[in-house]
Amino acid sequence: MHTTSIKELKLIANTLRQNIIKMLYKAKSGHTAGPLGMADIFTALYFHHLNVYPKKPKHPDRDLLVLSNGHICPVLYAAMAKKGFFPKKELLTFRQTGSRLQGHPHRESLPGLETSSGPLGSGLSQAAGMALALKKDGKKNKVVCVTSDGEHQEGNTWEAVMFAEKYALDNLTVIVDRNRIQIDGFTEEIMPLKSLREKYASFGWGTIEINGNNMKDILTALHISMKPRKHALVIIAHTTPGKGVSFMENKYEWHGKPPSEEEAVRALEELEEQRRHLE
Ligand SMILES: Cc1ncc(C[n+]2csc(CCOP(=O)(O)OP(=O)(O)O)c2C)c(N)n1
Ligand SMILES: [Mg+2]
Repeated sequence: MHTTSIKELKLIANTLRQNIIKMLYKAKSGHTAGPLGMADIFTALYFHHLNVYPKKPKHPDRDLLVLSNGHICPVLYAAMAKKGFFPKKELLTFRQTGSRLQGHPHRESLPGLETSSGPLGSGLSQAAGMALALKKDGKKNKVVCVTSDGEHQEGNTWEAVMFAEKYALDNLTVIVDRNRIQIDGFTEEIMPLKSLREKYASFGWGTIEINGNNMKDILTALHISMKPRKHALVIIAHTTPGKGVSFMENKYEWHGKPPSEEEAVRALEELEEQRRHLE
C-alpha cells in the first residue's frame, strides 16, 4: 500500500493514457479501447495496491499480477515503465521485431511479467493455481488477476471460478474489465453475459461492483480486498472503453485499431486538456 494522493493517481492515469496513444501510433497496430479504459485501474494497482519491486522483479515477497486479457498490454507496459521496470523510451519499441514489448505479453522477454498471455480465457486458471500454491506454502503474497468480459464467454474461465471456490482462495482477487465490448460488437448482443456479479456470487465468491474509471471507487474496492475473508473476491469494474478520448469512447471499432496521425494528435490534445484541469 502506498500513500499517493487521488490527484497524483489521476495524473499518473493521464500519463499512461498519453503513452498508450503514442505507443499505438508509433506501432501502427494494436489495441486502443481496452487499455485506455483500464488506465485508472492499472494506476491504482501499480501505484497504490501491489507490492512490486521494479529493480528486483522476482522478489519473493512480491504480489502477482496476472493479465489474462493480454491484448490490453499497452496499459500494463505504460504502468510498468512509469514504475521503473524498464526505461520509458522503450515504450516506443512496442510491437517491433525483437522488442521486449510484444503485442501480447511474453513472460520470458520482460522481467516483471508473471505470465505470457494473448490466447484468451486461461489467465484465471493460472492465477488460481498460483494462489493455491502460495496458500499451501503459507505465503502472504496477493494474487490479482485482470480479465475481460469477453473472456467470460469461455468455459475455462468458469472452471477456474469453481476451482477457486473449492479451495477457498482468499488470497485471490479478480478484476473484470466489464466494458461491454469485444472484438466486433457489444457483449450483450454477441453472447449476453448479463449480471456477472450474480453469476460469481452463485459460485460462492465475494463480489464488489464499481465504476472502474472512478479512482475513489477503485481504491475502496482494493481496500476491501485486503480485509480477511474466506473466499475469492471479484471486482466487476464497469469501464468506458476508449476512456479519455471522446471519439473512441464506447466504440467497439476501437477494440483493435491504432490511431492515424490526425487521430493521435486530437487524442493527445484532449488528454492534455484533461491534465490541465487536474493540475
Ligand atoms: C482464445 C482466443 N480467441 C480469440 C482471440 C481473438 N480476440 C482477441 S481480443 C478478442 C475480444 C475479446 O473480448 P474482450 O477481451 O472483452 O475485448 P475488449 O473489451 O478489450 O475489446 C478476441 C476474440 C484470442 N485472443 N484468444
Ligand atoms: Mg470487453
